[in-house]
Amino acid sequence: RDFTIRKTLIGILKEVAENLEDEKGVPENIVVGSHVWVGDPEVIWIGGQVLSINGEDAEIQISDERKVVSHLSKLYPKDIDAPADGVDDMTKLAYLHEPAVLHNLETRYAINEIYTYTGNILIAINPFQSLSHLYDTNVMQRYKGSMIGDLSPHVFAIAEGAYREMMNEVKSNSILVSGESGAGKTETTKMLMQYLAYLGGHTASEGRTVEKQVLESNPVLEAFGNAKTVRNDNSSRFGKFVEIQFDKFGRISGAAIRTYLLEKSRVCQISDPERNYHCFYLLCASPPEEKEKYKLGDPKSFHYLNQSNCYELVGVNAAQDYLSTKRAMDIVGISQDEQDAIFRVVAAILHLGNINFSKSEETDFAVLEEEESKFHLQTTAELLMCDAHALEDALCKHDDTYRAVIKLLGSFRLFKFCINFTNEKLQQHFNQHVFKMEQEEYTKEGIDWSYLEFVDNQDVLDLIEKDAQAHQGLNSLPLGHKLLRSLRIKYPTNFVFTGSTIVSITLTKASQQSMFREIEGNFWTLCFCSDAWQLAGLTIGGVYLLSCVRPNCIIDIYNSLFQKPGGIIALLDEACMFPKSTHETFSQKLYQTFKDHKRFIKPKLTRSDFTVSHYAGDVQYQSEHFLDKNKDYVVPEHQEMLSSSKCSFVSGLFPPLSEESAKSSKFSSIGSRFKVYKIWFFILSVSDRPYLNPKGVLEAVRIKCAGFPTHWTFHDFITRLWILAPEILRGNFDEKDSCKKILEKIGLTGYQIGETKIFLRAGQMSELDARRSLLLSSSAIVIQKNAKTRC
Ligand code: AOV
Repeated sequence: RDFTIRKTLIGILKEVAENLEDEKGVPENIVVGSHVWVGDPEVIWIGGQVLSINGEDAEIQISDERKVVSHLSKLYPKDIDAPADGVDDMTKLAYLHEPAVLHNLETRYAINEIYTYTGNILIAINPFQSLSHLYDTNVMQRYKGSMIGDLSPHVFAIAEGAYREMMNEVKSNSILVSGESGAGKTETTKMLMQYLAYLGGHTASEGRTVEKQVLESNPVLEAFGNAKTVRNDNSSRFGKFVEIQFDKFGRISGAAIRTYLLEKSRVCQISDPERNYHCFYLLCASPPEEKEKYKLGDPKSFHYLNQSNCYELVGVNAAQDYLSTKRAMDIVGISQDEQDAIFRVVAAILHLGNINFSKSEETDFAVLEEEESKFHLQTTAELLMCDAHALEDALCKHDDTYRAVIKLLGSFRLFKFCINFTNEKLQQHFNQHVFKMEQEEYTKEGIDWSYLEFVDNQDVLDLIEKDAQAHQGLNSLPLGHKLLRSLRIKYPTNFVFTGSTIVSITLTKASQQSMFREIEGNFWTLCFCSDAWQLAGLTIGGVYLLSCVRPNCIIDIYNSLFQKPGGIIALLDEACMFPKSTHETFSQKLYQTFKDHKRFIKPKLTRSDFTVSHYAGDVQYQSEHFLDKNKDYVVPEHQEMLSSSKCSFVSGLFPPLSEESAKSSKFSSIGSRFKVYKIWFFILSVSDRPYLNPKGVLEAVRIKCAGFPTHWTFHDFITRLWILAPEILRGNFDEKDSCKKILEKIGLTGYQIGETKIFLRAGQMSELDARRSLLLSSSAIVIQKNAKTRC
């Protein structure tokens, strides 16, 4: 119906270029009578019609009563023939620009269509209401065996596509789920896991099957790693990497869930109306005998919980959740003893938070403030099974740094800067993946692809991480610090961002092992630093992207994330090593170093702030907060004291940093710590909101549509579409010619034929499919008729 009016290749490219690349230019295609989108303070974009043009200004009729005047360059053409209920694939839009994309998403959302494709990327909008009919077994059944695009856009279609591709190509596959906080990543991941468990599940579901364990790991992780934030009552404060292994029959044979990047600061600091991690409230609501054992009571009596007035969550029963968390821990395979040890540490943290110190008159050290503090100290020591005097000593000597103990339980530094950095990283990865790889493929296939350049943000990345230099000063630090320092300098460990998830599905144990062997070195590092997996931080306003990437890409991301640190980060680390550094000296150094960098700006009227021109816009940073946050590290006394705990679980969390381990290679010592974080992922993670980046969606759409988003091998193309030109079956054509025949018969233009594949423009596949469906349904009717006549 609408292919006749759809723009040709040139048309689309021109519009993309005009509307996205050259936003400041004056569009030539807007004349009196044109239907346009114009910016609106209330609804962001509003449609209207151009009444008159005066120089570079246009008068636009918005409604009967309302007219506005706008500069021509701020207008976008509006497609009045667009289907009333939107299009299910953004690549079918006649115009590709922000208002069109947003309008399409909005139109679909209004009719509860929360999923929309952009090629093989799924964009989902959080419905904020239960749409259980979308995810039941019947729906799973329908998607089973379908191809992306066969049925309406759905998260199951993505999982199905990834799974089928893995089976067909005998290669591991991954799905990346990304988006801003509260966008629905966690929920989506659960659905992906549910669907993969459905596909690869075993029929006899007695006992603890792998798929059950996989699914039950979610409540466990959420109890320890999720908390209420302003944006999301159940916000994951960590990132996770879910790996599901399949055997050659496509059945689930194993699984691993790795977590990283826990927001540590939340444990000791929360603000109204947020909450601490769910586990603290659950434990305070445990049955009386357990509360007694852990010496817990009303959450209001604990400093780490009563900094906020929010204790309860709407629709959540903490007592019930405690029991179901324990049940889930059983299923996952955490023994009763381990569970007890975990909850003892959770309780110990609460008690630790109630110990107050004051400065001693005689010495420089702090002393315990009152009786109550003594009680909490005693309890903490009992729960952690360590010596109360040693604990008191360690805490008093490092006045206030006792908080570091808690921080140690989680991960390392808090560094708000870094969410943006990670987003840059992901944007780069995303661009690279979607665009550069396409380019490579075109080149390989001999396809002509002279079109848009994409925005490359390598320069921002360089500004932040480039130029690692040999750092001096390591020798003067105690051994433990030295090790930590050198690792931190080597790897940019100081990132903070919100949770995000990668679901990886792996075909065989062997291929999984080889994948991890390749990335092992980095993998340890990222567990240690617990930051790298936040690579899924591409944020886009209110929505998120879901796309299939291959393990290779993941390895690339790893590599790019762990290339030498440098730039701002290296300078920061350097500054932190010199006790005399202040944020002013640090800033001066930055100004000096980056004075000619086009992504670095020294704002006027400030002596220590600096601005980075990120992909999504300029962000001003206050260097004041950088130094302190970069400095907190584990005090060796605390480390030693806790590593002597009689509880093997607790001591296991704090392996002694002996000469030996410092001497051994960094990966082995990090490897031993990996165990620590594997358990402790629960507690801590990330803070702060990522920056919004509505451009992310547009960029994805643009990149996808600018080229030839659909690639089909000749063989697959014929298998799917021979029905459009059945005569090819009778003739003596090779595959390439058969494809040509099909395309010529349908009369498509703008596609290209490569060495082994057909390259189609955005939307062309759906055209072909529509023709095919028409033919199939009419031939189905004929067959039915025949069958009837025969009866
Ligand atoms: P996030 O993972 O992206 O945020 P969640 O997956 O926790 O976001 O989603 C936030 C809330 O939105 C959930 O608790 C649900 O109430 C609702 N929601 C999301 N997706 C759906 C859906 N498909 N159907 C129904 N409700 C949904 V964060 O973890 O904060 O980055 O760190």
